[in-house]
Amino acid sequence: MSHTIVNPADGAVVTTVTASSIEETDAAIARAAVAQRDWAAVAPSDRARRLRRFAAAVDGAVEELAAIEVRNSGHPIGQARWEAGHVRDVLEYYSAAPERLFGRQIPVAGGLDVTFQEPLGVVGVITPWNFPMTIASWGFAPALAAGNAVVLKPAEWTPLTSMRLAELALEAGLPEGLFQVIPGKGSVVGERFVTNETVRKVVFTGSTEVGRHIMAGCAAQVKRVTLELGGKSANIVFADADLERAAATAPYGVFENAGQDCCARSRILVERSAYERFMELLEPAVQGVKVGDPADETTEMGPLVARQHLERVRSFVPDDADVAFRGTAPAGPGFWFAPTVLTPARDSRAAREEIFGPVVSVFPFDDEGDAIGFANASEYGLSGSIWTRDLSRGVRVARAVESGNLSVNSHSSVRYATPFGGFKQSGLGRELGPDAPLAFTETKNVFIAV
Ligand code: TAP
Repeated sequence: MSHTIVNPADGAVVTTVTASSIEETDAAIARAAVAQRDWAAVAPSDRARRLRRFAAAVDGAVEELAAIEVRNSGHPIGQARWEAGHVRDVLEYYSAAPERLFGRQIPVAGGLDVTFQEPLGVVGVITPWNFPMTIASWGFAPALAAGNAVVLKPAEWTPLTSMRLAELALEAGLPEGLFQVIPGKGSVVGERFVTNETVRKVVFTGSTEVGRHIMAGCAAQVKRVTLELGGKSANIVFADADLERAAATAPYGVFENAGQDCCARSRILVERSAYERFMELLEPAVQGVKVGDPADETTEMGPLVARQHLERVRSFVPDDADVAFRGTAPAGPGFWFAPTVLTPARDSRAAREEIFGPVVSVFPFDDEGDAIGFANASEYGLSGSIWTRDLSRGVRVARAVESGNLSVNSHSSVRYATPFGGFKQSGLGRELGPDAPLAFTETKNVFIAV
């Protein structure tokens, strides 16, 4: 069976990709298990060197990978280039890990006690379509560094950059079978990662609904699992903030990647005394977002990934929706949706559910307690921003918001050197940061009588 890949900017067919069967998935997992045994025996310095070579190969292919992502996912070229560079950076960062997977020597009576961080074996990584290559690298780079093999299933709509990364790994000298990309259906390939006992851990990024299903499946084998799921993050703007900056950056906190971002600040909470002024400033900022051809260097926002997804986003903005104002989007072929600002009720569907599109809801709030209460009135807890000139309040509110990644006077969520992940229904476990390789190891304790 094959799957047609469509360019989201014009609806044209890019290519077709053959979907793998259960038998092919099992065969890939078996190959990975063989490769992993050899890889774990490679000297740490040599593993580090090979990962650095992989990083260098990605560096040499940044333009190529970015061009593929523009066609496959509709990402603006500048953003796609950043994503490819990020994959290189993640690989470089974790290439240091093989030589730093320290154990401990623990004082005990009667002998010497030491711990070792042993690789798990084969790790299955399942990725979504919104940031295909970056999210893939958060799984495969630390897993490989810790001595594991990786089988990766990309989302059906966006497999092309991951498939190219697997080729680059081979070209860079990683052993055959160690990092394999297996395109196919979630219900076939992804599901098999859960049921095949040779896979010792599943790293899943995607919807909360599928994440729950995967966790239940992994429970049957006590299989390790990391989940990065949905979000409905709050951007809290206090009246003492630099309102000009808060308003000018708010569109980029939610409309980046056309809002198809689990960290999208899709609820803007503004202190009531500053609400009117903030909205006056936000309108030109939203209308100024340059939406159009993703291959154009000046484009800031591209199309949505697929027609099916466009229809879902549209369902959040019915004809009687409380639209405050809108930006612009091209007409014609492609899956376009203009940046849209709503002022809905706090209990409306748009205010509660993850839209995963360029739609943001703005709400006034009365005081700090009200802002924290409403920010936390969500099943999700992934990201969030706080805008204030009072840094004590910034830290106080950041500590009170039930979310994994907060920023004060900024919308940044992701840095390869800092941990990333969600509270509540936004996930389980953390990716990135210095500890990520540990999540791909078991701690073994050895006592030697002396
Ligand atoms: P999903 O529909 O959950 O799909 C994610 C991946 O899981 C895809 O590769 C999908 O394959 C696969 N899958 C589907 N059913 C499966 C099953 N039964 N067993 C195993 N794998 C299965 O999510 P999506 O629509 O691609 O992505 C959007 C969601 O991802 C949003 O909720 C978003 O917030 C979340 N997300 C979270 C983060 C972080 S880091 N927290 C980052 C990005 C996205 P197919 O392509 O074949 O369906």
